[in-house]
Amino acid sequence: MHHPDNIYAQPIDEIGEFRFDEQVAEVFPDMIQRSVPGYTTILNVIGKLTQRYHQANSRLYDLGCSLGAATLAMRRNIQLSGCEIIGIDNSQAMIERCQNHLNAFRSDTPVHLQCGDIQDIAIERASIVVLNFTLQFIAPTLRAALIQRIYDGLLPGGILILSEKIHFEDAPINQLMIDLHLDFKRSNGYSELEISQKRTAIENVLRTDSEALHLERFKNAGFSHAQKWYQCFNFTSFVAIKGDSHD
Ligand code: GEK
Repeated sequence: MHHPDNIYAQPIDEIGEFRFDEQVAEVFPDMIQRSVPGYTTILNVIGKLTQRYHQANSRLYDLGCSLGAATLAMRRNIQLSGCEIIGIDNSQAMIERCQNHLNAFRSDTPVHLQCGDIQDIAIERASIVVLNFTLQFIAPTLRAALIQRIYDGLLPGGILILSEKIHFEDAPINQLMIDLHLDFKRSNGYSELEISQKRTAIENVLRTDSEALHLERFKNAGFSHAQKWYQCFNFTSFVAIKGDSHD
């Protein structure tokens, strides 16, 4: 059962900073589905990329796992032995619900959930690392270091899947993409009040980068190959591949 997201439906006197608390965790599936164009497509492709890139006896990381949607997409597509999934989120409310959600499905692949900051955890022997709309919540000055730690923790041939809201250097294009996204939210039933209150709450919490900056960061970290494989308006997903000895 999905609870409808009506968090910003009534006027709020003082809009606080957006937080991934109990209230947000409760309505999260509805919120992300109605706010992120292509969310379902991206999860499906995370599954397909898992089929192709998971390696036996490796780890798969879901960084900022929320309720475990990407963890489930990966888990359903693991065919090789000795794999384990590590899901991390620093919201206790998310991790608790995530555990319940995962328990509802049977699988032989162990999943270890951890409540903590993705910047503090060790990344080791990884075949796949997923950052599905999480890097955008990390302080911009700390992003390069995180991407570097991910690269260092990947096995040769391993991949990083990074999905992000982005901005564009060209101002009219940037505005057009923002407006098309707002139309998407309107067609999904959000009112003008909900849209503007949510924007106030999230604008200092979610800070976007440009596509060029993401690609440069991958390159600087050492990734041999990187490509944006999905875009709808200002929502994108990238795949970056750590080369093997032939690259
Ligand atoms: C999905 N990946 O459904 N450390 C750990 N977790 C964090 C941190 C941090 N420093 N900062 C934010 N988070 C999911 C969706 S939501 C995207 C990811 C969104 C967590 C935060 O608690 C939240 O659960 C998640 O990152 C971002 O595929 O709401 O736009």
